[in-house]
Amino acid sequence: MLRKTFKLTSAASMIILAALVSCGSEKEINQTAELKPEVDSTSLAGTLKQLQQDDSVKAVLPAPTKEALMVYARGNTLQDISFDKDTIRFKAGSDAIITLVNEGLDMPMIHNLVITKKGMAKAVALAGAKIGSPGNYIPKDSAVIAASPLALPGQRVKLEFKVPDKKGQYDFVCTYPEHYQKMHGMMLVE
Ligand SMILES: [Cu+2]
Repeated sequence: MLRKTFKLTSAASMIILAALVSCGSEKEINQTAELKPEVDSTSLAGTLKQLQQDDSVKAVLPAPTKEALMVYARGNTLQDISFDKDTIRFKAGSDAIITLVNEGLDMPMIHNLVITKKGMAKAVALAGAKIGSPGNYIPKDSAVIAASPLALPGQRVKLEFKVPDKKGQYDFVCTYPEHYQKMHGMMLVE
């Protein structure tokens, strides 16, 4: 009886010992892996750059700083409406956000802000007026670079867009019918 107990104890000790040894070796392996990460930092930087350029993963990466600008749409009659800025400036290729604040009080003080190729503001505005409200007064035209939603009186809307890589002059305009004459300006890409 005594001998059997001893045998059991001995067997239990062996199991405990084996467990300890295996724990110890696992820990060593983990430590080795931590101490010697087999990652090439050069290729890691390359991979990160690739990921940043990949639209599908951009959403999960920290957003790069954006160039933000406020534009106010002023006035409450067709005669005195205007944007508060004649010229807006952005860095070529940057990500930009324009907040359009409609300070108008009554209909039809409905505005938008559409960025077009240079010299195309009037043509885009006239085409937009024909499109009408179902298309938000924005024509499907290659001259349109970016377009905000419509801002009703008192509303503010955001236009997020990628500034063209090509430096130079562009136009911006409100394409709500009859507004382009008073509501237009220049976007300088520098
Ligand atoms: Cu307008």
